[in-house]
Amino acid sequence: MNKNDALLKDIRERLSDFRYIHSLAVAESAGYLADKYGCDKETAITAGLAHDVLKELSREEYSSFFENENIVLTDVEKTAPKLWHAIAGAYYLKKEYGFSDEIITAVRYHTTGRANMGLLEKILFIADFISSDRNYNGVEDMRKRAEVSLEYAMEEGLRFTIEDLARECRPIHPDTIACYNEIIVHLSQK
Ligand code: DGI
Ligand code: FE
Ligand code: FE
Repeated sequence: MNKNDALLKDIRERLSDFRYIHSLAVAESAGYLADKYGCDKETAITAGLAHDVLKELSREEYSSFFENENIVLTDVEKTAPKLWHAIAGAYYLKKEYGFSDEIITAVRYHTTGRANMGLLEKILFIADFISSDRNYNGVEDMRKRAEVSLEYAMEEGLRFTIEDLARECRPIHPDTIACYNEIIVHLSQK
């Protein structure tokens, strides 16, 4: 079995129908953005398929995963269960599949973003927002922005996430803030 076949079987077994379909849709969007912005398409598709592989672990499973792998979370990360799947997923994919650091990093930061993101990281970050299964208010604007530039779409995605989190009194990861600041500075210099 090649790596993508094994990965497909893995996500099919680990994820609900809803999230499996989401993963296929993100892979498709990542492939599209890769063509558009000059990234390797196969790599982007693999990252899309893999990005939420551990999204459906239980709290107990995450706890034992982090303990077994000696992963120490920051206080913000401990307080934000939504961030756990990206951290655990990146470790899991390195260990089980030996994917390239490029793919592992893209998965690791697909939820928070971070400063100095590479092309594949940005593509996965945006593919997750614009995939065909998404239907939140504003998704059409995000899709239009993704046609203009990855950074222009990221500005909107990050603002959306930060506003949402602040409204609900949830912590905002420092990587998310760093990513937002960098994108705003970058766009203001254009
Ligand atoms: O896994 P998906 O649902 O496809 O998407 P995702 O990995 O981007 O996760 C989105 C969720 O993660 C969303 O509910 C907001 C949350 N999130 C994103 N950035 C941060 C965050 N939560 C906290 N507490 N802090 C963040 O910086
Ligand atoms: Fe995710
Ligand atoms: Fe996702």
